[in-house]
Amino acid sequence: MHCKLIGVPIQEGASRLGCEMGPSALRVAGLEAALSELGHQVNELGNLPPPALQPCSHPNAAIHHLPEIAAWTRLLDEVAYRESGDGMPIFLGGDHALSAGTVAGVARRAAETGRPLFVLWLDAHTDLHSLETTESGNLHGVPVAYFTGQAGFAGSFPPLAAPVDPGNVCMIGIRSVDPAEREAVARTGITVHDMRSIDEHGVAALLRGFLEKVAEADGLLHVSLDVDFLDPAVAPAVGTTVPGGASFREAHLVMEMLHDSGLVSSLDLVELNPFLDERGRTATLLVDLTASLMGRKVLDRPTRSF
Ligand code: B3U
Ligand code: MN
Ligand code: MN
Repeated sequence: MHCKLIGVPIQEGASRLGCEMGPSALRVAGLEAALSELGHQVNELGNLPPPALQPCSHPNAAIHHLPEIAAWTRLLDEVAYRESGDGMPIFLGGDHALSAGTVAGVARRAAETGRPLFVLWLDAHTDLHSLETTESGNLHGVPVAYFTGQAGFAGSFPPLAAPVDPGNVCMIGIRSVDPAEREAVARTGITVHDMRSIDEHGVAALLRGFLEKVAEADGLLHVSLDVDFLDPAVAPAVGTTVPGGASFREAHLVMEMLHDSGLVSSLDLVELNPFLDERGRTATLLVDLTASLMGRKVLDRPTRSF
């Protein structure tokens, strides 16, 4: 596989500063070497420069940094479109607002190839607010509403060429949902597996069901991994810790199954805040999880065995 590492030092979408250092921490933790050791060709594309801002505003006075996030979305849509299709772009965040642009861009590319895009959202949160409903005003809480084509982004965010069908989005790990997001889940029909589902059925059964759907549709799969998908006990370096997250073993199992499926075509690693880390352990875990996703295994197994 040809992996392209793309640093996205964006932190204006989160409530706490520090995600800007995420790409550096992932590099220091050895991401490139981990992928090369697995036999992948790795292109290190460096960090994207912060984009030029265009003035924009919104009646919701709670919103923070709208011009910055709109500009990053515009840039990332272009970069994700350009770098997808012939290799696997890996976006090193940066806060989760970056996925508005990365998913928009890979969706535009997928639409051209005629294959449907699916999105696996690994997160404690649904990030399904619109610009109207966000109360915190932190725009890392809105990317899913944007890339699935929900109303209210026109005039601030760039127009969306290829909205992702909400029926193609699956969320796993969810345990913090605001009332407006609960309503949006019901309205859009996005599949949401909360922690209770994981406890009742096991993460493997939930993921297998989704992967079968992607495989049947001959789809492309974008994976968006928010650090807070993980339990804060194993991954403390995130601004919005929520107790009761995925364990070390559940997270590796998800990544191993994703590898064996052969379906993943792009990846976001987001919300890593190195300022909050403990001796780099969260950055190291993210590198190890990425290695599992890209083929590191304890013992050899046949692929396509999800
Ligand atoms: N839903 C809340 C909390 C939140 C969303 N994403 C993160 N936190 N990381 C909000 O602010 O929109
Ligand atoms: Mn998130
Ligand atoms: Mn989250």
